[in-house]
Amino acid sequence: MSGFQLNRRRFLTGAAATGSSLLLAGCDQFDFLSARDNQVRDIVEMANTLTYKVQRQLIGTQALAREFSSSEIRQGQRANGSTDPTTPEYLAMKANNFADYKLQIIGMVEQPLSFSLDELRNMPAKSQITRHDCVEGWSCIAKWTGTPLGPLLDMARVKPTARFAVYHCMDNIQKSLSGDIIYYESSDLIDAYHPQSILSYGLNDQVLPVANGAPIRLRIERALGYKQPKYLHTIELVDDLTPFGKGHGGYWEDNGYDWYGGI
Ligand SMILES: Nc1nc2c(c(=O)[nH]1)N[C@H]1C(S)=C(S)[C@@H](COP(=O)(O)O)O[C@H]1N2
Ligand SMILES: [Mo]
Repeated sequence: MSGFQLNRRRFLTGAAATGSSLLLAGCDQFDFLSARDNQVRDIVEMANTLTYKVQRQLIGTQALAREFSSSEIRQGQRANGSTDPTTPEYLAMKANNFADYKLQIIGMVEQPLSFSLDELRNMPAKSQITRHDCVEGWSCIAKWTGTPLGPLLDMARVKPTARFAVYHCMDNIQKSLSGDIIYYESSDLIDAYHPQSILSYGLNDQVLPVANGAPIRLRIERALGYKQPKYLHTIELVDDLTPFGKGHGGYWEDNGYDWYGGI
C-alpha cells in the first residue's frame, strides 16, 4: 500500500516536473474560470439585493409615496395585465357579487385569520391619491380606498422569523399547456406594514372594478405597477420565496423583473 502511495507521489512529482504541468495549469485555469463564472453569477444575483439595500437606505423604511390632490386625477385608472379573470372560482365569486369572498392571512402567524369583504369594509378606512407607474411606460394618478394591511397582520401576530409576505391572486395571467399560471407577488415586511399599504376595495370613489382587481387589490405605493397585486385572496407569511412559482417572488419576477421594484 505504501509502495503504491510512493509511486503515486512520484508520478505526480514527475508530472509536475515535465510537460504534464501544462495539464495542471490547464486545470488551474479551468478552476479559475469556473470560480470567476460563479463570481459573475453571484454579482448578477447580488445586484437585486444591492439595489434593494441601497434603495432601502436611501428611502428609509417608512418614507411615504407622494400623494396628489383630486384635481390631479386626469383619467380613470387604466387597466393592465389580467382584466377579467376566467378561473371557475373567480367567475363563481363574481356571479355572487363577491359575497363568498374571504381574504386569508396564513403561514408564519400565531393566529391564521380570514375576513369577508364586509368585515374589511367595516375596518378603519384610508384613502390616498397616488401615482401608479407601470414598467410598460405609462402612469395614472388615482384615488385608492381601503383598510391598512399592518393592523391585520398585527391581529394575526406575525412570527418573528417571517421575512416576506406572499400575495396569492385569483387570476390566470397565463394559460400554458401544463395548466394556468396564477399571478402572485411578494414584499418584505417593511412594505407590508407600510402605512400606505392598503387592501383597497375602492377606486376613484367607486367600488373597485373587476378590471382593476375586484374585490380586493393591495396597494404598495412605493413600488412599480406589477408589485400591486389584484384579485388578492391570500396573504402568506414566509421566510423563503423559493417554493412559489419559479422561485423569484412574483409572476413578473419569474419572467425577469427585479424583485424589489421600488420607485
Ligand atoms: N393579479 C394581478 N395583479 C396584477 C397584474 C395582473 O395581471 N394580475 N398586473 C400588474 C401590472 S403589470 C400592473 S401595471 C397593474 C395594473 O393595475 P390596474 O389594472 O389597476 O391598472 O397590476 C399589477 N397587478
Ligand atoms: Mo405594469
